[in-house]
Formats: sequence, C-alpha cells, structure tokens
Amino acid sequence: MSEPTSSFLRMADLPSTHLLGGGTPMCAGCGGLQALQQIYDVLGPKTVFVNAAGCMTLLSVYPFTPFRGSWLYTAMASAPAGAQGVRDALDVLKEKGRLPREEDLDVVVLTGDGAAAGMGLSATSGAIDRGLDFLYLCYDNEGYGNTGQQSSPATPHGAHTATDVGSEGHLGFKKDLFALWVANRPRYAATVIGCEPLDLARKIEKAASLTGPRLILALAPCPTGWLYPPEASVEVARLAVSTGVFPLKEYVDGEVVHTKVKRPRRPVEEYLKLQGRFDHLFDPVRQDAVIDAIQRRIDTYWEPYE
Ligand SMILES: Cc1ncc(C[n+]2csc(CCOP(=O)(O)OP(=O)(O)O)c2C)c(N)n1
Ligand code: SF4
Ligand SMILES: [Mg+2]
Repeated sequence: MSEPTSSFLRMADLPSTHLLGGGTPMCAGCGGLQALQQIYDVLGPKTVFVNAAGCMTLLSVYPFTPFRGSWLYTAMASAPAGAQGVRDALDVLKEKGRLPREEDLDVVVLTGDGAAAGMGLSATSGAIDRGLDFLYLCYDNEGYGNTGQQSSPATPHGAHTATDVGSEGHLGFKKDLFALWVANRPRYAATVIGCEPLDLARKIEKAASLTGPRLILALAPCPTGWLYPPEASVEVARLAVSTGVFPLKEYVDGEVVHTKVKRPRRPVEEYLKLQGRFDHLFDPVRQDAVIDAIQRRIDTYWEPYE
C-alpha cells in the first residue's frame, strides 16, 4: 500500500479486496468527496464521524473507512442524537480518567442535505438547544443521491430530478439550511466549497477552534445527479460562487459576514446551462419565466449587500 500524501487515506490506497466491487464506490468528480477530503486534511485523525445514511456511507466498508479515526453509522434522522451519545461517552471516559484529555476526539456529524434539511432537522435542533459540542458537516448535493437522485428539501427551483420530471422541473425552492441554523443561534456556521480551498481551510480551522454546535455547509457539485461530465465539477463549483447561487459566508458572534463576493455576478444562465438537470429550461423551448425567477431570487438575496 502506498503512503497517502495527506492524512486522508484514499480508497485507491486500499487493496482492491477491501472495496465493494474492487474499486471506489464513489462517483468520479464528486464535489462532496472533494470538500470532505479537504476538510479532513484540516481536522485531522482525532475525529469520530457520525454518518447519516447517504452517499458518504459508501466510504465505510466494514471494518474499514478511509479515515484514521472512528465511524458510526446512523439512520437518516438520527446523526445528531448519535453524536450526543458519542460526546457523552467520551466525556464520561475523561471524567473517569480512562481517556487522557489530550486523546479526546472531535465529534463530527457527516450528513447529506436530505437528512440535514428534512428528517434530521428535529434531532439537529435538539442538539443545538442542548449546546452539544459537535461539528455538523452537511455536503449538499441538492437531492437524495444515494437512492437515485430524488428531490430533497434542498433541490433548487427548476431542476429535473428522478421525482420532478415535469416540463418546469422542481416547483419548490431550496430550503435555506444556513438560515435555519443561524435562527438557532449556534456557536458557528459557515458555507464552504471545494473550489475555494483557502476559504474552506480558514473556516474549518475556525470551527475546530471553537466548542458547541457548529455548522459547515458544503455545496457538493454532483456529476451523477446534476448531469454534467465529472471533469466539469470545478467549473460548475466556480460558477455556483461567481453567479451568486452559493454565497460563501460565516456566522460568528451573532453576525453573518460574506467571505467572498464576486462582482459583477455572472448571469445564472451560465451555471444552469452546464448541467443536464436544467436542459429542459433551454431546449426545445427556452423557459424565460423559470430562468428569470431563478435569477430574481439570486438578485434579491444580494440586494442588501450591493
Ligand atoms: C427513514 C429513511 N428513509 C429512507 C432511507 C433511504 N435512504 C438512504 S440514503 C437516502 C438519501 C439521503 O439523501 P441525502 O441526505 O441528501 O444524502 P445523499 O444520498 O444525497 O448523499 C435515502 C432516502 C433511509 N435510510 N431512512
Ligand atoms: S451521487 Fe453525487 S454526491 Fe453521491 S457519490 Fe455520486 S457524485 Fe457524489
Ligand atoms: Mg443529498
């Protein structure tokens, strides 16, 4: 086995007999995996991942994970409850002198948007209310990736998914998970994306230096669900930022601050056109009403900051 170049043990470094089907079970170009790898490079191995069922669950093939710390798998709705149990167990061990304080571990929930913005909300809200000391990492691929790209509460307006196949695509609007967290007054909340590694690293360092409930929300461009070639993942991610679709920001000490503001913003059309899930907005007939509605929401979001 070759020595990994970072603290993240890559699937490719494991003997193929350790992997499902003899190869990596993740899709090429997965933006969620890119962000997770960068985040783990900063967090380091003293972590326990508490994973809600989703795409990233495929990283763990019993008894292996690509992480040097530990991994606990939970039902979609229960990751924050699992995190509470792990945090409590670590604290009890420390209290009894069975775990030296310097060997304490950080508890990190790893969840998709479907769990985070849907059925996991109640457990998350309870954990924030209790002031649980945990990092909550949501990779947002804007759908139920693991089960075949059905819509989730984070699916954007107009997108085609396995469950939104009508001519206008998804009729709902993406739920704002960052705002939901901020309304709960956590210790810290931030959005990150793999194509902005310095911004990401600074925010993870900041989050790791704090205690209490902390959100990291990573936009996770998903070639398989968003329907673009894997090699376009970074371009799609960059356009998510430069069109203003995905604001990079953080909440700390009661204030929200944007950490990267691209001016002038690119028209959202450039972002939409790269992705097959929006093809029906341009072909066979251009759907100006839907495209304009998407652009208007972005402009309205940014208006107070111009
Ligand atoms: C209560 C419950 N309903 C449905 C499922 C099946 N299921 C497993 S993963 C998944 C999709 C989760 O979506 P998301 O949280 O966005 O993660 P992703 O798959 O996109 O990584 C579903 C529906 C489940 N595990 N538990
Ligand atoms: S479906 Fe999307 S989020 Fe899931 S592993 Fe594939 S690229 Fe990543
Ligand atoms: Mg998802």
